[in-house]
Amino acid sequence: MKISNLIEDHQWAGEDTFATDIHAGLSAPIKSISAKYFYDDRGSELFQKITQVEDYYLTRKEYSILNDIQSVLPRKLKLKEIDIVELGVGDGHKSRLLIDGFLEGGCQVKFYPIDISSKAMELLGTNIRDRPGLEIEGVVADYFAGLSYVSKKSKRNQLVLFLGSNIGNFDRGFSLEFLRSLRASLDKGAYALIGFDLKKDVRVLSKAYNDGEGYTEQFNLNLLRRINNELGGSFDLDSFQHHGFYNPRLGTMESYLVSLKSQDIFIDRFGKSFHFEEFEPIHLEYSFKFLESDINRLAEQSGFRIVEHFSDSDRYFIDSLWEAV
Ligand code: AVJ
Repeated sequence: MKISNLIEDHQWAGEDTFATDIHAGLSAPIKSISAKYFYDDRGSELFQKITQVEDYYLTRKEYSILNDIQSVLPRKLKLKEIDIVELGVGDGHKSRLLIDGFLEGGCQVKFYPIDISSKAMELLGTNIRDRPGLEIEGVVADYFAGLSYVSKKSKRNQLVLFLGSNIGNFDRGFSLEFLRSLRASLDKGAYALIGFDLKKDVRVLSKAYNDGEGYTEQFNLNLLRRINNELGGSFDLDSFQHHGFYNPRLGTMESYLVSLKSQDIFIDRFGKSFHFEEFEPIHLEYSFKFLESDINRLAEQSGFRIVEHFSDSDRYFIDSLWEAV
C-alpha cells in the first residue's frame, strides 16, 4: 500500500489543538470534550473491543448488510473500474467485503482510505493489501482535502464510503453541512454509501452504550487518562462515572462522565486547576439516530438521489446508497 501524506509537518499541530480544545472544553460553563479525541491508540483499541460485544449491535448489523450486498452492489453499478474512497479508516474489515465483491465482479478497484491519522493508516496497511485488480493508496489528510486529491488524480467513477454511523457524531445541522460539502467535492454520477443507525427501542439503544463488559465506560474514561498522560492532568478515574442515555427529543444517545465528588483537577500543561462540583457532568459524545425519512431528507437536501436503502432483518441499521445528481 502506498501512503500519500498531504499534511505538512508544520501544519500538523495535532497536540496543540488537543490542548487548546481541552482547555476550552473544561473552562466552559457546561464542560465538554470533543468525541474526536476518543481515538488515541488505547481508545481505538477499546472501540475495537466495543464493536465485538453482544450489546453493541451497530458493527455486527452493518457487517451483515455489507455481506448481503457484496455481490449486489457491483451488478447495480455496472462499472469496469472504480475508485472506492473511504472516509475514516477502520480496521479494513468492512471495506474489504465490498472491495472483494467488486473484484469478483471483474471490476478494477483503486481503494483510497482517507484519514487524518498516519498511525491508523499504517495499521490498515497491515490488514488490507494490494493484489491483482486492486491498488491501494492511503491518503493522510482531512476528508475534503483527501477527496479533492483523489478526484484530481483519477477520472474513474467514485464510490465514497462513510460507514459505521460515524455521521451520528455530528449534530443535525452539521450532518447536512457535511453532506453538502461531500456533494460539492464529487462529480455528478458519483456514489456514496453511508451508514445510519436507526431509531429503535430505547432499551436496545441504551444497552449498546452501556455494555455489560464495561468497555464503553473504559472508552469514556480513557479521555481522562489521555489528558493525564498528554497534558499532565491529575484525574482520578475512579471518581468519575460513565452515564449514557437516550435523549428522545433530540433523537440521540448522549455520553457523560459525572464527577462523583467535589474536586479540583490540576493540569500541568495549563498550570491551573479545574473545579468540579459534586455530580457535575462532562459531555463527551452524541450518537444521533435516524428514521428512514430523516435519511431521505438529508439526501435530497444535499444534492443526492437515493438509489436504495439496505437494511438488516431487524431494521436496526441502514446503509444507504446515494447518487450525486
Ligand atoms: C464510532 C461514532 C459510530 O457513536 O456508536 C461507541 C462510537 N461511542 N460507543 C457510536 C461509540 C460509544 C460510535 N461511532
